[in-house]
Amino acid sequence: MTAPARTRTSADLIRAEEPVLAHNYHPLPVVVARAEGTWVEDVEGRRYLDMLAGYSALNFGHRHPALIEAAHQQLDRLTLTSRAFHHDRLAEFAQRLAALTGLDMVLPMNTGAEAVESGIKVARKWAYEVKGVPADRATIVVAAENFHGRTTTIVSFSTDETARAGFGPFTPGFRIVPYNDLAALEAAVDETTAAVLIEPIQGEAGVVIPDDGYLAGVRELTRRRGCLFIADEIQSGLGRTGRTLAVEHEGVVPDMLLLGKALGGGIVPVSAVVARRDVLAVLGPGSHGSTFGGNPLAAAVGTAVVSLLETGEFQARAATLGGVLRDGLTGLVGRGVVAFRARGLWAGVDVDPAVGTGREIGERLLAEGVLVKDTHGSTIRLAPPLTITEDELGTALESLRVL
Ligand code: IF1
Repeated sequence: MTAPARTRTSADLIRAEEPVLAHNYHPLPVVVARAEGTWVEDVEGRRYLDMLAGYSALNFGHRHPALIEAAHQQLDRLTLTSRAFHHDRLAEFAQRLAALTGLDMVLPMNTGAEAVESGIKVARKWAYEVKGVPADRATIVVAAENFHGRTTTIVSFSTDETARAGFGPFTPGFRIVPYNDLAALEAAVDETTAAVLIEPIQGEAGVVIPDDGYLAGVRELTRRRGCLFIADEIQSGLGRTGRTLAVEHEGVVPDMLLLGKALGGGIVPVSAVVARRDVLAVLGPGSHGSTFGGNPLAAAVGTAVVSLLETGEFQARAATLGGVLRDGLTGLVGRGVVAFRARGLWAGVDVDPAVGTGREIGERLLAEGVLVKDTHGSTIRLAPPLTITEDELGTALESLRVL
């Protein structure tokens, strides 16, 4: 008989997972039991600064009071209807989310990958029915080093062998070009191209920020060549870079936005395809769907998230504290940090491999009370909740100084 859950140690719980939980992750040896704001607490009561924030799903911190309240109120009223019927929270969620992004129409889904898959389906249907691409000939151009999720179609156009190996056969119809290369994009687009799908900043690649003008160039190219510009803002969006959307840094409005992660406030999975009306108009009854897409609980939490973003407070915090983050990292270059890329409260930090691997760095920072996740090699990603205080940010930066 194993010890009852409430008295189990972190070690007990890690051991208990081993035989029954698929090993598709290699988590750091910490077992989180509670959290609030920027801080998490493990089973033994040790506290850690969360500098990962659920890969940007916790932009508003753990259990933001306004979001938890919205969830509690909805839990006591209605949680699921399916979209076979209307419910009283969806219109407001769609209206306010569309208004927040500057686009017209919303397709509510659940996970980021579902939003990406839905965007691919809509773009293909638009290519056939609006652009006139011959049936089954539509192509979508993507960037090397992309990360858009884990479904078989999405990994079909991944350039990360670990994410692809063993999952074939792969979905055809995708062309891969180097990121941040407008000439390569120009050469890859032709009369079969439905869309160009890119991250405005590549997250998993190590927070790779394109040259100024790249996003504007993609916008001009796709408009001129008659294909859709799809921006995957699932990680870069919703305040992370100091603007509501990362594309705003270049004043660009894509034809379609893919949103997720923080849209669910770190409480429930909420994602969405937000696009021009003439694009999403290709979907008619029965052409697409989802059991939980747009459910009342998701819509209530999503609306509360949009309310937080409408104030501009979190975008301003990310912009201001992003300056503190950038200055702090600049001071570390040459002292264990080789280089970094940062925009808003989001940074990819290339640590000197002589200091350690990404994993070793994560373990050392864990011992310092700071949670980070490496991306590749010795690059770690910093993406704290946008609620982080300047003191907390200073604590996190200090922990990097002692690496
Ligand atoms: C994992 C990475 C980050 C995303 C972008 C779509 C999705 C993601 C730009 C799909 C999801 C997550 C997936 C999660 C870890 C995390 C991740 F390391 F995998 F690559 F953030 F960089 N577009 N990213 O970043 O959204 O279906 O997960 O809701 O798979 O380990 P999802």
